[in-house]
Amino acid sequence: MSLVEVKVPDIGDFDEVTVIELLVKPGDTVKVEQSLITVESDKASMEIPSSHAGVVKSLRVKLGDKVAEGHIVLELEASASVRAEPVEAPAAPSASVSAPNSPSVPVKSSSDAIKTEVPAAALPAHEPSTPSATLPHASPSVRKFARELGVPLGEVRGSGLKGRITHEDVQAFTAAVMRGDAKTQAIAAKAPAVAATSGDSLGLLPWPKVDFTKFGTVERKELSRIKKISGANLHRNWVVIPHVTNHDEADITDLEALRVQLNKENEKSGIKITMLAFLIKACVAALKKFPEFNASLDGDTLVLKKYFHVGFAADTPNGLVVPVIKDADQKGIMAIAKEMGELAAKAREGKLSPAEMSGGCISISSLGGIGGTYFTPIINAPEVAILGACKGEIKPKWDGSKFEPRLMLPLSLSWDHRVIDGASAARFNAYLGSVLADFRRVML
Ligand code: CAO
Repeated sequence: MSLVEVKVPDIGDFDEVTVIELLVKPGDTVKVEQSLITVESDKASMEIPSSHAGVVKSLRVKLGDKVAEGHIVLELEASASVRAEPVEAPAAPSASVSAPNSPSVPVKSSSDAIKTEVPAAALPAHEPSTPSATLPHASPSVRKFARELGVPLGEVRGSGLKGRITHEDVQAFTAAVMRGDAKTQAIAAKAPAVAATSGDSLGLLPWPKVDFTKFGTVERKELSRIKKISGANLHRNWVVIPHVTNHDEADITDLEALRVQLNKENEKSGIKITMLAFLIKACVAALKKFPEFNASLDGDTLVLKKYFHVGFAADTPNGLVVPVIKDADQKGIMAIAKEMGELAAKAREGKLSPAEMSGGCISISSLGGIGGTYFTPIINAPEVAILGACKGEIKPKWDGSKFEPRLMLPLSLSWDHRVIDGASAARFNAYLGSVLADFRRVML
């Protein structure tokens, strides 16, 4: 028995790679060539094998460490002979990388007759630059483990770094299938963003790793809690929902005149009526006329709602939140404007309760106070549509005999194509436009 330091072998063209997976722990017995850690560069990931057989005494790396050739991976109490365990030669060794810090290890040749000596080498774990749309992100040992259990890796959600599938994910999947509970698997796997689908995984390339300091001065700032939460939700919604966005414009010339007038009359009330209050009310009218917009998908079932709660995106110093005006159908413009003001103030102070941000039927994202023409808002799941509004602008409109200056409001409606089709969306927008052009229609 002797204490051996297992080091990172020659890893080809890479100066430094990041440790993304620890495959053994102190006390584990390892064989020669058994994978110890997975490392990743910006181009590929690979497993570092053991040069000796023995018992792991201590790990000398942790997740996220940057390592290079010669870096000590772990200390091993080596068995009597490093030739203790003949192992299969890797099917596709990475460009014959040699390992000067590792002794040669015996391997079985394919014929199993002649024994040859080859150096221990870093095994390619996953070549992200391979143009494969279906390759799940997992190391060879995880793939082997999944193969042994008959687990389709494409169905497993990865909880590792960058969505990598780990041994634990495969185990969680197996346990969930044994329980007949696919949903539990999805939760157990704790995937960061994308909901479980029955199809293949996205097989995306890893996020580019760039040392920005090479190009200039930078500052690192952690995302706010709200940004982390909303980011994960937005990502899931954007990836899972087949979005389409219809753009239209509404003639709000008369409505704007009414809004200005109402604000003048109610100056002392302290309540400011903006176009958003009218948009909320107009949306309620459109939801009543087109009930499939006031719905959510539950598997293959559409849940049609008989209530009218409308969310509005509010920009806060910490990120985006969506407070909800409940029962907007039962409230007048003044009441809606007042509640909106209160909820927006609470949002900015970070004091909104979860109840005040839940139960929405449709959301409105208004950038009218800022500017822009059109954009493509992301649906706030489990809602099936979101209305974006931009800044109203005076445009020349042909009235049949001459051009008239009219105040036009740009509308962008994103909708879930699994529930809604293009013609319905165009009708929804056109109806919304007609209500905003003549607000008496809300009463119809
Ligand atoms: N066209 C022209 N002017 C508009 C307008 C429109 N469509 N909508 C609002 N305005 C005007 C208002 O009348 C107001 O004018 P005054 O200052 O002269 O009174 C000004 O723009 C500012 O309005 P506001 O933004 O304070 O009020 P609001 O009711 O329109 O919006 C709120 C409230 C909370 C939604 C808004 O402050 C906000 O946070 N908007 C950003 C939403 C967002 O980030 N969406 C993106 C989500 S996707 O990432």
